[in-house]
Amino acid sequence: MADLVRFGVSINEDLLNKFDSLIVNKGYNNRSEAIRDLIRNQLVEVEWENEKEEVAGTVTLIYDHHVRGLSDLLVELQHDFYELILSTMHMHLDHYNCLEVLSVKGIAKDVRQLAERLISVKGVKHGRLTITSTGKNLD
Ligand code: NI
Repeated sequence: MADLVRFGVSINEDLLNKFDSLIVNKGYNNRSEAIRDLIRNQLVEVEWENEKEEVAGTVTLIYDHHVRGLSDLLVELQHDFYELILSTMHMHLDHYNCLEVLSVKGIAKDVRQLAERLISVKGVKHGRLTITSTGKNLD
């Protein structure tokens, strides 16, 4: 881990007050960790914009397994992209609805394509790609 550096920031008082109440509500104990997290979020966004960067994330899907052929199609797609999928977790939410979470890792462009293919399948009620980092480039 690199050395810690302190730096000063000039900021409008109203804006700082808003920031302080925001981070208290989010559970931060001090500004430093909140600011570090803001910076990390921006760095992760940039990793995902760089299509050649290796990234990690999760794909969350909600679907009704009674829809004819849907479960088979989702499994088939996941086999097509098996190299990107680290694990899957399937939960039966009720009699009809399933919640599936896939943990994914790979080149940003490929991971995004996998997520879009799964989320756009007819019968998937809701889907979301959560983008995060492999952690290699973050301190
Ligand atoms: Ni299920």
